Amino acid sequence: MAAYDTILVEARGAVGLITLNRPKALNALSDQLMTELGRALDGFEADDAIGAIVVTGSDKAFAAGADIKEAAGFTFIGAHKANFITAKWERLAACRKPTIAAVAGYALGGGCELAMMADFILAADTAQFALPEVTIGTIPGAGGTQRLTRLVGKSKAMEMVLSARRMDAVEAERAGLVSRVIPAAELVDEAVRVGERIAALSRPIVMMAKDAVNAAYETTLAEGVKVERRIFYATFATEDQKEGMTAFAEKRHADWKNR
Ligand code: DAK
Repeated sequence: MAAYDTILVEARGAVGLITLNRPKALNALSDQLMTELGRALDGFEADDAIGAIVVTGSDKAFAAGADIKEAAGFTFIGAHKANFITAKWERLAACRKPTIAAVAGYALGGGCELAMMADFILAADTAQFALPEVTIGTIPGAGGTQRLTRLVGKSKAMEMVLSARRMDAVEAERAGLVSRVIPAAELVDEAVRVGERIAALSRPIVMMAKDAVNAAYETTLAEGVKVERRIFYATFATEDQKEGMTAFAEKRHADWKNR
């Protein structure tokens, strides 16, 4: 496996586990870290042995944001010309395989934005979410104003973006930002267990299901329902649909072929 300085990468069975690892900077998302994260995601996406990907941080911080020290010197024209690393930042959102963010401690600014790019967030009871960019003279720039608003609604998103208020794990679950709250000591193991459950299913069917849910964020309800229907019909062109329904009728476990 490729060498990385700012992340740890391992396969746990069929789950790719990426741990953000800049402890001295609370996992601030430097350009190097985002580059390495992108490479690790590319690797897991290309690896047929991997069926789901978990991204996590440390007990203290999932990530305390983009690296402020690195970003301090950015200029408008420099950022505009280089498209301010945007493609690297969108890499997690662009994953075709299922992705889980396992968040403990701080998920601030870009850290919160990165977590929201995963398919879902499992939060430790220690997790704290915030978009505090206004406190350093800028606004969220990696999708935060859009994804948070879609996830928790305008009122809570506005309050968080305008006042930088932190949301704890309990509130985040209540608001729909995270799917579940888990005791911190069990977070990563539970995230990997969920990843394994997903990875044990038919890979193409799971990816189709993911595409269908994602359509809800991109289109109107009527259009989204049409997208879902087309994908639903498409499942009947797979061997795994035949196997899944036959296995149910024969009272046995399905033997997925990923075809
Ligand atoms: N960047 C760089 N270093 C950071 C950092 C960050 N975001 N957060 C913490 N650190 C560093 C601290 O500077 C300190 O380093 P040393 O001074 O020891 O060298 C070390 O981590 C430990 O931090 P503290 O001493 O501050 O630790 P505390 O426990 O006292 O406080 C804290 C923890 C998380 C409350 C505090 O560190 C903090 O407020 N951090 C900053 C949080 C923040 O404002 N985050 C938002 C940053 S803006 C985009 C992509 C991304 C973004 C925008 C656009 N595009 C693709 C277009 C994102 C922007 C942001 O995230």
